[in-house]
Amino acid sequence: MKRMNETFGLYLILTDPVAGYEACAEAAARQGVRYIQLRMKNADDDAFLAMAKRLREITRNTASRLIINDNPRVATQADADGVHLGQDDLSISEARARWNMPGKIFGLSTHDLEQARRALEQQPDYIGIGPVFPTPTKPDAGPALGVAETGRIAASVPITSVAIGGINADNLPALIKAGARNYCVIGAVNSAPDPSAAIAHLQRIWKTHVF
Ligand code: TZP
Ligand code: MG
Repeated sequence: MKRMNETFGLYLILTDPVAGYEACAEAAARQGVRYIQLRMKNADDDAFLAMAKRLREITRNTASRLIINDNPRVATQADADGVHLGQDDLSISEARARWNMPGKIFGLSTHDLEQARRALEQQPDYIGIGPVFPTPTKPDAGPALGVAETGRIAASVPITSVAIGGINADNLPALIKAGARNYCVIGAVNSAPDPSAAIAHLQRIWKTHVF
């Protein structure tokens, strides 16, 4: 598959959204958010799969791609569009072997320039880069890279990348000006009582700063 370097702005991860998973996914799909990842760290597999299937119904025949965090089995059984893996999870090649379907998307988290370069050997469809800022959502995410280093890493890889970690409407302009094209959030949308407004606000800011 040809590896792309896409520009779409928001990549939304859903983890315990105060407005509910379905309302958030509906809002994101309605606004054409390119990626919606389901990340249910504390749920058992049955609850994870049931929600993945619900989000599959919501995103089917929309522009939104449904990505499942960490779990190729849930991704396969829900007929998701892809799976996202961390450095300590299954390798991309192992995940591709377990889910051998053309067109599926495999993403990989990276935490510095060296890791991002090495990630390319695994041929992910996109990489995450972060944490950009310290974040209460993932206190063990490692040292914050800052916007300049994040932008430098994004510019140095030829594939789609998404910056992640502590990103909100206030710091998004600096991140985009530093060269990041896409950004990922949890808290900025999941903690919002009106996720639709939060998504629209972020993407409006992104559009005015992206080149
Ligand atoms: N990986 C690196 S930072 C992070 C993950 C999953 C959490 C991002 O959440 P938030 O609330 O947008 O900082
Ligand atoms: Mg993981």
